[in-house]
Amino acid sequence: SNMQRILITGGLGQVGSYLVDALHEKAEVTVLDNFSSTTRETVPREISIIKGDVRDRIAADLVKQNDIIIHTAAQISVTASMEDPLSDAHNNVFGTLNLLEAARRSPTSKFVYISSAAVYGDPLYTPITESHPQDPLSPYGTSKLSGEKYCMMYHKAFGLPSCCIRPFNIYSPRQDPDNPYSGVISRFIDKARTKQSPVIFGDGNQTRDFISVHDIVDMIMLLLENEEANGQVFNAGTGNSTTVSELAHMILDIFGVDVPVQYMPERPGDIKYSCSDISKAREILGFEPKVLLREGLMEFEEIK
Ligand code: UD2
Repeated sequence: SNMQRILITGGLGQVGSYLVDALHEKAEVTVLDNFSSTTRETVPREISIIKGDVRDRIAADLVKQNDIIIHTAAQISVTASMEDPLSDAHNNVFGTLNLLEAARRSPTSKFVYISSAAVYGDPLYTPITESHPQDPLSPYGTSKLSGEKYCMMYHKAFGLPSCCIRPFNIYSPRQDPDNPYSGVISRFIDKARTKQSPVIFGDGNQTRDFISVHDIVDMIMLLLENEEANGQVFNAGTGNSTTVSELAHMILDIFGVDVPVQYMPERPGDIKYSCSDISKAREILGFEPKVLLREGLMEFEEIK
């Protein structure tokens, strides 16, 4: 067929699975995944799903057979990266480089890389612009930054049409609350469903820029059709921040649960304030986040 062929690495993960939903009717989608994710739903059956590792030969072969590569597969845990930096780097650095090397030798029309706001480390100012210093505090932030730098270097040196996004705190109902690496939203919702108190680490005044996975998918769709985006990095956030305490109360309110909030000591290594500046994505991509936090949280009520 003359449909575009799109390879989504990590297509069973949180971002990848929503991308499959958005793209499978418009393009010929192939998923490469190592089946390590614990997301809650699977992709439609007509998709070709290949079990494999981004570092292996199969990954390079798949890159060559597709037009567009969306690389979402990664070691995603900050904690795991602290315990085993080598394994984190093998996945995030060498895996990315393996795909880039294959793309360099094939007519790839777009290579999208999912980086992370973790590349900024402890923010010196908010809202955080893309030019904010990048001093990661974890092997994970370092490996993500490294993957990004390779993508940008392949654009400069080899003309590869690559672009990167730096997501802030992504949430969706497919994030499994039982996974110890799941975000605060999944955890608070899990508590609310069982009428237990959400546990706040610290005073609850810390802020985060929570972005719905649907807005992340929207931004990636915009990247696919924008050539000016090549060789560029974009913050993927909403530009708004919410305190963890506000979040806890919003969730209790949505679920109609009347329990007190519980406080525990601050989590070591936590950053205090985080909020993205998304002017660049607005200007170049015409990106506008559409999902308000409260609306995005209502979506969790639907899948029990
Ligand atoms: C996010 C990313 C992480 C990395 C990091 C870089 C997620 C899930 N994690 O970590 O991968 O990119 O940013 O800075 O997006 N909290 C509570 N109670 C709980 C759980 C968390 O109070 O039960 C607090 C936690 O102490 C923190 C805030 O909520 O202050 C957000 O925690 P998180 O684990 O959702 O995400 P974060 O920003 O630490």
